[in-house]
Amino acid sequence: MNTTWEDFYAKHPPPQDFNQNEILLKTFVERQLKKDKKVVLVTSGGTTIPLEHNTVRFVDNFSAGTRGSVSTEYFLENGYAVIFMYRLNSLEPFSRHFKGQKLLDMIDVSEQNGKSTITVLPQYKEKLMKIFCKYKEILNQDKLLQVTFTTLSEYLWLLRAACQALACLKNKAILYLAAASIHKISSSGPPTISLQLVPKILAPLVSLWVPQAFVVSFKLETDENLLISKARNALNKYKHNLVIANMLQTRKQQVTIVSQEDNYVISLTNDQLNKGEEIEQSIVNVLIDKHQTFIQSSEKCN
Ligand code: PAZ
Repeated sequence: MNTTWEDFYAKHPPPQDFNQNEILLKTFVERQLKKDKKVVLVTSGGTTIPLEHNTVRFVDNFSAGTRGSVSTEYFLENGYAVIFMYRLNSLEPFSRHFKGQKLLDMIDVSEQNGKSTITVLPQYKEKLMKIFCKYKEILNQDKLLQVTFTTLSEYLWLLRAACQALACLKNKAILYLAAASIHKISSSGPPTISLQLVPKILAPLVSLWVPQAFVVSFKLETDENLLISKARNALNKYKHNLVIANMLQTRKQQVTIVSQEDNYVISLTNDQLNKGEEIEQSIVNVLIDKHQTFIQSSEKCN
């Protein structure tokens, strides 16, 4: 059964911390507007759907938040301010480099004259220093706002609030919708779980909430034969700017950027992957070029 977006907001109350987040979003965007900054909203990680009111069980999805957190660092590197809207406990920019025990393995404690000193092991100093300095600089420049969600409902409430805050930036805003929402579950045999389809939120987002922004959605598929046609259908239906199409298994190595004009494949060789290169760097470079062209052409029209 389809739910309209209006029904969705009418039936699901806003999350508890919604008002605070709304203020954070609004004031962050106002500060960027004063500085004439371009701002990108990056959504990242997966959403959950509770199966009962007092939630013990829920349906989740696989997304680790790699795409969103890595892309955020590259957008920041290119001068954009970022609203990073992410699933609680999924990967975050900068700290993603120290996932699990990595940070603990980099430090050592020594004792001298009854005094303990904590130090970074020499082989990790350069890496840690580089990431730490970038992080501090971003914080000092007030270029990053992080807000969290867990459930699909929280995500949709925050997404609308972020769009409403961003609308004043007009064509200077990018929406980079990499978060994975559960679309449907069809199951045969017990236990049967039946979920309503996620409301088609791209429709009001593009036509009502941020009509002048540069909107990029993602399409995830497991069937290669359907990937591009589904991405193109989404583009034709919602009339936004780009769809980035990726396959579940190869998403870190290849994506196709689908626009009204063409399909553009970005890929990394195995060698590049093994060296630690990240496909998000190329994705972000292409988007920044396309956003610049978009700004210029929308300014010509005005
Ligand atoms: O978070 P991650 O790096 O593990 O995965 C990224 C992704 C596959 C969730 C993203 O690239 C994507 O396709 N997001 C949209 C998924 C969807 O169709 O809902």
